[in-house]
Amino acid sequence: MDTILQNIYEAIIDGNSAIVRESIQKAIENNTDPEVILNQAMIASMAEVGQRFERGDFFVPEMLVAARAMQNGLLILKPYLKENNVKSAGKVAIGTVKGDLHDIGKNLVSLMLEGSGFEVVDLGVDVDPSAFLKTVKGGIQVIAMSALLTTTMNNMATTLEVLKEAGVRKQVKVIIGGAPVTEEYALRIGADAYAPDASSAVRTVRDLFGT
Ligand code: B1M
Repeated sequence: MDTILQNIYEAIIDGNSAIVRESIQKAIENNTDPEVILNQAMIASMAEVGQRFERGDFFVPEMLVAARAMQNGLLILKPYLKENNVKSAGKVAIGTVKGDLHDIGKNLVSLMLEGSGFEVVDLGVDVDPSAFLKTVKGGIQVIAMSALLTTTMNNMATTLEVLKEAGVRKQVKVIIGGAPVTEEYALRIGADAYAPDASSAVRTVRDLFGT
């Protein structure tokens, strides 16, 4: 990894937002591909934070400051990840499922969808199935659900059940993703699609819209 990317990686782990912002700006000025900054430095740093948490070297407060530094960095990177002059390609409602407060991955998917011309209604985190249902009644064509906890991913199935019971399941396509989610799980609960990362989520949503 080159020095600037290494600085971004370490500053996120240390929760140092000022260095994160400054180093991303420097990397952009050096013409580093924004997707390389995102994947090799930023997403990689979050994986390391997770491993430190698992080993007991980090606790929730450290995870929280690292997440804040990541979010601050994403604000700097956001304009560079967006494609220019793209027409609206459809409307998507996105949220992290009930009981789950992790939003970095969800925000990334949202950002990339917007950058690819989709109109995104962001429901936030800890989203009750009834809130997803409401968007379908409001004319949303695609629902995108994120979950980061093995305990909360079941709420994806619950949400699908709620859509079915309300008689609207066939009106909407549902894509799911997040670290513990798999293609096999998506099939099992009857989701229409699964994507392992934000870029493939965009391609998959395009397929769901048939564009
Ligand atoms: Co939490 N946390 N956390 N955490 N956290 C994990 C997820 C964990 C794996 C850490 C670990 O133990 N290694 C673990 C879950 C274990 C499990 O369920 N198997 C865990 C735990 C246990 C917890 C708490 C329970 C800790 C506690 O309180 N004791 C607690 C739960 C709170 C709750 O939600 N109710 C908790 C809290 C937190 C913080 C609040 C401190 C913070 C979140 C801050 C925030 O999001 N604003 C936090 C963080 C930062 C993490 C880790 C370190 C990083 C998550 C992250 O942002 N990754 C995480 C460890 C890890 O992931 N390795 C961990 C970067 C992000 C870009 O990746 O979200 O996976 P990700 O998104 C990816 C793909 O998954 C995909 O695209 C993105 C990449 O392009 N994707 C989609 C995501 N959503 C998608 C949707 C799609 C398609 C693709 O279609 C719709």
